[in-house]
Amino acid sequence: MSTTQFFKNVPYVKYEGPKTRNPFAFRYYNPDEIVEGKTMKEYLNFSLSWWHTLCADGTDMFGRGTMHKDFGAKDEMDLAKKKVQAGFEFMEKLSIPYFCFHDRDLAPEGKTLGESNEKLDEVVEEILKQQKKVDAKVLWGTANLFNHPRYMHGAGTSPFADVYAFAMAQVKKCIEVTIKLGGRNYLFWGGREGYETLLNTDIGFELDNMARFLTMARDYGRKLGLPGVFFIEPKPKEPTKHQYDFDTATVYGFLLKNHLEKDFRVNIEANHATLAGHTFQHELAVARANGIFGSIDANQGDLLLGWDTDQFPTNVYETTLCMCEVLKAGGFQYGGLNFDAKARRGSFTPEDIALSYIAGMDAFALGLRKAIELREDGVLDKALADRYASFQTGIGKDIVSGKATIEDLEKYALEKGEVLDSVKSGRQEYLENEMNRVLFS
Ligand code: XLS
Ligand code: CA
Ligand code: CA
Repeated sequence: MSTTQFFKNVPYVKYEGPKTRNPFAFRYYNPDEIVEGKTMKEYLNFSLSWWHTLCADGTDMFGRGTMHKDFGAKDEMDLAKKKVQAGFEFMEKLSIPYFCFHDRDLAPEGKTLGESNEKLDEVVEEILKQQKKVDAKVLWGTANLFNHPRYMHGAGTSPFADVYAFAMAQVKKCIEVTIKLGGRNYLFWGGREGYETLLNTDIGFELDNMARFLTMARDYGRKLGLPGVFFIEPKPKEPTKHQYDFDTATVYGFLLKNHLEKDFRVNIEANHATLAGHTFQHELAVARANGIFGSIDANQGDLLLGWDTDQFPTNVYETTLCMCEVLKAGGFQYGGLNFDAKARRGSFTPEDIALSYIAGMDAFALGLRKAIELREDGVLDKALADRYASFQTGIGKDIVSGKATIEDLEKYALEKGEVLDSVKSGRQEYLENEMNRVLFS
């Protein structure tokens, strides 16, 4: 059990059921309840994001921080260790079984790479100590290859070989640390892997270099025995004008071209999907259809804003559609639901952080319950099966099996003369109404 009290007004949060008015209770997330053959805790694999939860203090482009996250520390390294203690206290109080981190969230950067590695090692020891007391593991680790000025033109796609080498060395260390902390997976989010202008950019060369970068990392991770997979997190833009990992379909093409599809999956973030002009559900469906669904950065954006707001997810319609996809994918094989989300700048108290997590966890737990209800109800699955039924028999079956040739199809179509009679309604509004029936009855 954790001994610190950084979140002293946050009690141990328990499941009290949908009717409770206790704000520090779960209404839908019941960690020990069995769903789909697992406890809810194991099914949802909730994860805390180190950066938003323990580092971000509300600073934005127009104003300074609003939240106190110094945890009473006396210097930088003390702060890094206090964050570990606070993080473990928080995860224990909310029954969050995983966390995700960037190397530089855990420990500050030193003057040299060697010094940075030493600082990181010191904090890793503190995490290992806490892990003996509190059951919290790493869902994925990642190297921050976007904050330092050396990465202004990219890391794995930097036009400067020295920067590329430095970034690879940073990733090597971060893979080691992730594995040392019992981490399952390793993630790449290419914040600066893209371009501002094509006038100075060789796209083909940069992408080939990125493939070499990921291949080296993959080989090293496998050599050390990384138990899970590598994730790529698509995002179309921000901070760069164009990011190479634009969306799931783009990432899939890149993985196939570079023979990386066996070791890599996508980590889909709701807010990144909408920035790419897709829905969250679209990105999940494309990943599942191509066998690369991996993990989720659970948040939501604001559709009226064109940037990545990383809000806590509370839209149950969206979480239900998401969990429908997760159910269809057979659950999480390696990943989970990582809250890449932060309380709003005006929600500045430590209690707000807990209330935000409770809201997000309940939204996904309710989404899971509703997704199971929808599947049991069967209305959507039946409509889908009916829609494609013509491929089960006759000419449709011959098309799917590969038996039908182009000549066969011509003969068939000429005999029919016209086929408009076989076209049926898509019944979109009916399906939306059925979805509401299950969600709100
Ligand atoms: C930024 C990304 C980032 C990744 C991890 O937009 O969401 O936080 O999840 O580097
Ligand atoms: Ca993210
Ligand atoms: Ca984000």
